[in-house]
Amino acid sequence: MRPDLKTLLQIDHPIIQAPMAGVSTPRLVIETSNAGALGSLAVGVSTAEQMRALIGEIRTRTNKPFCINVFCHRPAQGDAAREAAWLAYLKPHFEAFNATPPTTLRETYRSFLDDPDMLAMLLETRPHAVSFHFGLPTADVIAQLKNAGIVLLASATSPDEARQVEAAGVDIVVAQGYEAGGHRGVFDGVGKDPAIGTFALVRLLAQTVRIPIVAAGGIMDGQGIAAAMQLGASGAQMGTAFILCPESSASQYHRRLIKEGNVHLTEVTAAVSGRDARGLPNRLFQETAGRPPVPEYSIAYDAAKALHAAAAKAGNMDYSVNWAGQGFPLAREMPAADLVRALVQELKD
Ligand code: FMN
Repeated sequence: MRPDLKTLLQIDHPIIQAPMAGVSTPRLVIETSNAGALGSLAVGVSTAEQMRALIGEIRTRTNKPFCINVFCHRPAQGDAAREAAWLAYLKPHFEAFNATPPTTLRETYRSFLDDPDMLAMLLETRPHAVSFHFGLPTADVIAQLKNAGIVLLASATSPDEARQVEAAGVDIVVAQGYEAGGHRGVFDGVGKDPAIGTFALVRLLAQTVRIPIVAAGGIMDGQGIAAAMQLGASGAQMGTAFILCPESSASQYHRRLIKEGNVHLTEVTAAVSGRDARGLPNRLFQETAGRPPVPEYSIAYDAAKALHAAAAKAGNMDYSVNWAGQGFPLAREMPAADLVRALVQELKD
């Protein structure tokens, strides 16, 4: 018997609103957690001090558990020649908007592996749960978080990653299938990504680990949650399903593309951030001819964000980044609390 997910997370429903850097907000977390699911806030570009303030804001409006999500990628090393070649490749794209590319690029997302202030802030504020994406911190950091009474989750995209998650003492594994929107959190140093779909991954992990498995990727409704649970998951983590909630900070353009539904298909590219991620294709997804090697994560993102800013200033959204999972045409526009209620009802039916 695996430990019980709802007991571990102290939630009423086996549903996690996925952390989504740039899209999840304190309001989304508050409404989701108050409705009995687990709201999650991604650190993204925030500093430890900014996160302390956001956690404080959440706590003024809920006493329910919530989760804080940190990126655990290998801090970028930088490669000046590779970055220069990338900027030269993007130069005509900038010039089309009378803009010049930046002269250097920097890492946009600081890794939790290299952020002692973030660790100190988490140990002090003690959110009920913390989730790791793109790998794991050191055993010492995991021990400190566990000793502070924090429940730990980590993404895994293969049985090997899930084994590492369990061996590290993490409480819950999030099985991130290839259908998932955004980055699935593939660990560093993995060779070719086996791109395992959510259902196959849940079945594989059910054989591999004894900790609770949370299915993520392409799950948009209670029927999807029920199917994943039938296969051995203890619950589901859903991102794209929450993008249209009024409490998210998704842009109007992102919302419009999602609402246009079946007009679009999602694709996966590394050309935006330096790592594979799924979204509604922009020009960086599509223009592959003559493309040099993409700078490493998250240095490439710096260039993508600068290019989008230049284009958007000229009223052009062709470089906007709109992450979404394969199930996005099923997204519903409703407040997060109503969405949680609808998911719970569908799960019961
Ligand atoms: N996962 C993280 O662990 N941290 C993030 O910051 C993060 N950002 C995301 C941003 C967006 C817009 C989306 C759609 C997903 C993001 N993810 C992130 C992935 C989610 O954790 C989750 O795996 C995914 O949303 C599940 O697939 P679904 O979108 O089909 O529900």
